[in-house]
Amino acid sequence: MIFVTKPYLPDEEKFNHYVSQIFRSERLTNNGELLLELERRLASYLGVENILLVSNGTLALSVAYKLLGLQGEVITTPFSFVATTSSLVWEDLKPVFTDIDEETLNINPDEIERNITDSTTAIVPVHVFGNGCDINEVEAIAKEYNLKVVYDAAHAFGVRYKNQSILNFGDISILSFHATKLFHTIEGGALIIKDRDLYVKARKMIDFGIDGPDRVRYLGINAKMNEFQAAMGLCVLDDIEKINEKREKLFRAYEAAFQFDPLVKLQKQNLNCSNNFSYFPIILEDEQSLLLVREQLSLKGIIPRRYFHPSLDRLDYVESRFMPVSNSVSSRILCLPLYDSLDINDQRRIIQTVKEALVK
Ligand code: T4K
Repeated sequence: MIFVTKPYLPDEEKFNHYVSQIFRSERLTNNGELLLELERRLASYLGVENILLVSNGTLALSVAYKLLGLQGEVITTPFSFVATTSSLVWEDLKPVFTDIDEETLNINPDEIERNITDSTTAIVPVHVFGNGCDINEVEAIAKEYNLKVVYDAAHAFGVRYKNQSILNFGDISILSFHATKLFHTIEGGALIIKDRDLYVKARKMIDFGIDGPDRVRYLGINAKMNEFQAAMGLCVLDDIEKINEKREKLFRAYEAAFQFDPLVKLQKQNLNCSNNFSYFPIILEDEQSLLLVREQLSLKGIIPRRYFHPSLDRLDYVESRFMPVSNSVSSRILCLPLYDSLDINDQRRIIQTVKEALVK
């Protein structure tokens, strides 16, 4: 079977070496040596300052909202993984959707302002599939209305925006290091926090709010990354250039096959942004074409994924207006398999199957 993705597994001996180190040190979690080393190395690799590693990307979002003291309404995109919205509802915030741009698949900045009310406290855009959203516009609106900005950058590991890390924008950006991501720690995530004092506070908040042996200073939660997760991260980070190269080759081959195909549309890239080749979505003419392509692929043991379907305004636990663009894209978009070890011949088979299904 060929799935939409396959976790990168580093050299087993290297990972075991770290595991032995953990056994010898008897430090399994709570700011261990490996975690601190991974934090240092990621800060340098990504080009960011205040990076805090946590147990997953969803908790990174929750912690970000708490840290900024968000209340009331938050403007966000309906086209994302469910965690972007569910984390808001989990924190008793009201997601107010703003539809997406049909080409970039990111929140449409022209629609944001009309959704701002007296209760709005923040904007939570997503850099969907690693493609940076319109940061200039979002930040200008946030400044004018005095709103916080949390970028869900779960897909944007390593992405540069105007020659610096895309994670340096907004009050906070978050990453996901889930096994399915191009850089992973099995489960894991990170917050990149602009304000140094908030960063210092966040480090305590993810450890129950504890500040010293006899003091609980803040309302906190347990969102810490453990040493085994950090060990995986250190091993994957050693290989990141090799992973990126392979992904880029595969991405370019898909791109060459589909960019001039009249039956397929590709996500429009933000020209201010680098591409991290994290996903390869194709947008088809209608849902029927998508179902046909999916069926033909699955007959050959190829399992793509409907990222992201359904559009999040359809969630039962969210009160929302219908988002026409997001629903339309969501019904027609399919992510093709893309991971470093995808065999080039398998990729050719995928391309051929999609093309044959579309002309049927
Ligand atoms: N914000 C955004 C925009 C996100 O995309 C995500 C997560 C988050 C926030 C939250 O971050 P985390 O809390 O997850 O750190 C996956 C991931 O679980 C999720 O992390 C990710 N986004 C989302 C886009 O995709 P599923 O439901 O597609 O996962 P699953 O288990 O179906 O995996 C996909 C395929 O990968 C499988 O068909 C087979 C393969 N696979 C998967 C795993 C886990 C393997 O071969 N081995 C494995 O161990 O959600």
